[in-house]
Amino acid sequence: MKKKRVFVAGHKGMVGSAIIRQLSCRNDVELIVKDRTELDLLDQKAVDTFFAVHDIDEVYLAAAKVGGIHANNTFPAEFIYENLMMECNIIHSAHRHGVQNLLFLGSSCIYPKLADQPMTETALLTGELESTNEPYAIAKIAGIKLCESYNRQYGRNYRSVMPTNLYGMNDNFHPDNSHVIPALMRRFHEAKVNKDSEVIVWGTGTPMREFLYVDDMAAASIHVMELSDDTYHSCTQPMLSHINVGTGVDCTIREMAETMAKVIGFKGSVSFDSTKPDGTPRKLMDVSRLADLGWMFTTDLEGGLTKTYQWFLENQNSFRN
Ligand code: GFB
Repeated sequence: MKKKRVFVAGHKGMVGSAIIRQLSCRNDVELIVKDRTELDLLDQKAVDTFFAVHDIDEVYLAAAKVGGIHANNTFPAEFIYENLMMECNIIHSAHRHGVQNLLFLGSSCIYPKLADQPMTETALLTGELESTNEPYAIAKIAGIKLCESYNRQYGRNYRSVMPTNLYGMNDNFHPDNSHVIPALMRRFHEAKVNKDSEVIVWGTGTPMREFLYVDDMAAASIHVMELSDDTYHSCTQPMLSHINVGTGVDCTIREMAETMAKVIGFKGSVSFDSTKPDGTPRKLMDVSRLADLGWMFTTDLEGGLTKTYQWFLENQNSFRN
């Protein structure tokens, strides 16, 4: 049997590495990966040459410049520029060299800041975006529209999945630039080790977030990529081709911090620094379209935090900052 040649862009990142873990068990897949020193995804010519010489059947576009609320707010230029460039380079060159199947990974921040909850796929472009991550969101919306445009004009099969807030092994645990789960995991762990009596959590603790464990995201991505055309199109429309991925369950940042303290074994108090931004008040995904397509998450928050903390303990000495 001829194996399909699958390129995972961003294979060292949290989601890309999870996709690799799952696809590497398959005997019908030949994985193709390139690290940053071998292929700069911001370099249009290099990306085009890569697609010209490799006979790729499928692309998972999991490469992205990502970060939490502070990083998005501090480095808006890099967030919009790098994401737009990677998407344009990969999607256009994939098309130029005949790649028929591609899955683009976006983000729930594509939806308006005050979208009705839970947010359906149809909420896209119906209102103003959250200001702390607008440049990143615009780049991700452009990615969806690139896929839709190549499908409409050239009959490509470029699909998009919009994950809710993700976490898990291989996340970025930087104290300031990371997302809330890795940031708090590190802070609670260090407080436990140092026997501190208090941990400070940014914002008011009242925003609500939905969290999905990265192995579930990888499984959902592969599921959507491998749906037959008929099944996929039964739940999407030509001009609305993205699919939400999440649990459909959310909690406040305060509740998540309490679960984190329990998983880590931190016995002190938790306080809130309301001088730090809260971001979007709530962004709960409507995941009924994905459920209709036959997929549901399996890892709940406490279980996912426990697995992630185990990985953190085994790998914290290799963190660069
Ligand atoms: O994870 P986070 O940065 O992502 O923040 P967003 C979520 C919530 O946790 C916000 C609060 O209300 C933060 O104020 N929070 C509390 C903290 N303590 C901390 C902390 O120590 N670090 C961080 N980072 N947050 C991101 C977007 O927004 O969501 C990205 O900026 C992306 O573009 C991502 O879409 C999924 O959910 O606010």
